[in-house]
Amino acid sequence: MGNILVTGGAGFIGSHLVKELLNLGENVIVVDNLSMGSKENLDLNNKNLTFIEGDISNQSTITELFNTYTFKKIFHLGAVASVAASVEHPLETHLTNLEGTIYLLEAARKQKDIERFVFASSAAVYGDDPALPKRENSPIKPLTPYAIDKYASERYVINYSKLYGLPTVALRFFNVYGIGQNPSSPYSGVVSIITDRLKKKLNGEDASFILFGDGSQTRDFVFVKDVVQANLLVSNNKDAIGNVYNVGTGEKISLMDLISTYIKISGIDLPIKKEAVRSGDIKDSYADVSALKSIGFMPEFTVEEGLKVYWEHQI
Ligand code: UD2
Repeated sequence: MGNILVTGGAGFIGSHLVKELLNLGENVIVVDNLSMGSKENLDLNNKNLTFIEGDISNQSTITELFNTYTFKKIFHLGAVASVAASVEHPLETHLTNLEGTIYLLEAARKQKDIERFVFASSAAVYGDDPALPKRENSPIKPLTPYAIDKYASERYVINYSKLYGLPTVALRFFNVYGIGQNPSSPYSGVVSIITDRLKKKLNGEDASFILFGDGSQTRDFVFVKDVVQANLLVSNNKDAIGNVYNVGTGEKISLMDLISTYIKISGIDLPIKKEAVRSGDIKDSYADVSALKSIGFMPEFTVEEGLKVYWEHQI
């Protein structure tokens, strides 16, 4: 039947994708260095799942992988996913986030019969350009090593389709949230941080949420299950080949509205402490998702619905 490779498959988004692929009866090989991900995110007892602890910045790991297995599809999500870490360690980030991508592309090109190579890019490539909504052809202004490597990787990925006929697609994820997102760093996704504080309050601990700014900033928060749907869609639809797509809901919500909605859902009175706007933050962001919708994408979760599912999983 052929194998599916998921790099970063033990991470937040990757592990949701792996679970869905296993539900569909696929044979899945996960490569993850466990720097951000965890084996606990994976059903290691599933006979259709093979977990390999390895680093994509090591070319011999990739070579050995492709010498051992052949793949029909590749979902490349493995990366230094923290923007803050990329600012601290630009070179290490680059080795994983750009060179790792090229190692994979080269191996995939040599295998010849890959059906699809899907790359996880980021809305970070748009930087702080104020034009909204962000369209795939909006100005690109990557501001951090993370964003620069994501954009460079995207160009490699897409041009491997034109240069070598490798059927590639790149997805620009907006603000993904959902079960399993790690709240441990101050730069973790804000929904995971709010969830963590609500849980602490639920358990009788003294917790509050620090809001940077006045809460009027807006984002396009997309539930992780919809991101999985987008990945599967572009891996099956031939019209997606060679294209870049935004992955969001196409709706913006202010942080304050998100917090109020979440407080209502949880029924927990979380104290909010306001602090100055976080340096480097953008004010507003949301995606135009008409391109992805034109090939069949239908986000299933409004923010309220996604938060409900997320919260029910916590209690
Ligand atoms: C993403 C990146 C961030 C930076 C930024 C550039 C992630 C998780 N973050 O941030 O590193 O590259 O894009 O545009 O990829 N907030 C609070 N309190 C908290 C945490 C966050 O008020 O404890 C605010 C934050 O100031 C922002 C909003 O919540 O206005 C969303 O924050 P985020 O880090 O989840 O996402 P974003 O898009 O700002």
